[in-house]
Amino acid sequence: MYELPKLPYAYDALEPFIDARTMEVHHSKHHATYVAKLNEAVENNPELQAKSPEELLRDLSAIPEAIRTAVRNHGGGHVAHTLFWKSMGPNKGGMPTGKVGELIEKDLGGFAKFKEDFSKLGAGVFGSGWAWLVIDEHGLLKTMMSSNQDNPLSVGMKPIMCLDVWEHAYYLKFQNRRAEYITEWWNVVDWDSIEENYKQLRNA
Ligand code: MN3
Repeated sequence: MYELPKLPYAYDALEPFIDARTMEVHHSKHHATYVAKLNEAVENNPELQAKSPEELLRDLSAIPEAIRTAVRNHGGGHVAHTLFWKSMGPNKGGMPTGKVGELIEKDLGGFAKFKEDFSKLGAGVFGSGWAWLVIDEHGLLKTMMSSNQDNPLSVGMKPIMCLDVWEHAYYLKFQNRRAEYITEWWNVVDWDSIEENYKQLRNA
């Protein structure tokens, strides 16, 4: 059974940038529902249950057609939110240091340009989706967007940071003002955690 991961901080820890009520509903309702529906999708398939949710997304063609869309959507939702919670933390924000900071300079034109590009990607998603920072097939950092719960893992990328731009991520506090939510979100980005993700995944 796949499980809802515990948040690594309290629901109100990201105030005033991300409000406690949004965090609570987002984690305990939205994310929990993705986990429940993923479990439902694979309930008669012990072979799939033995795989990590990331493994499921890395090869969607291996998923039986009858449940492929459910795994893509709910498995995608589970994996993306797990990374999203880890991409944020209290008393964070600022600029990346370490290897990720170096690579943002080298691969993405520097932090200011990266921040602008990533924010534009998130703001530009039509409907629901995500902005991502990934390690590409050549080992370079790259920004990308995805629709709905589609995950960069399914196209051979290794995501190390993501931003949820579904309305449920910001509507209670920001209503339709997605760009404002994104501006505030940079104050909670946890570069230490993203650095850890990079180190774990670069040779994986
Ligand atoms: Mn969400």
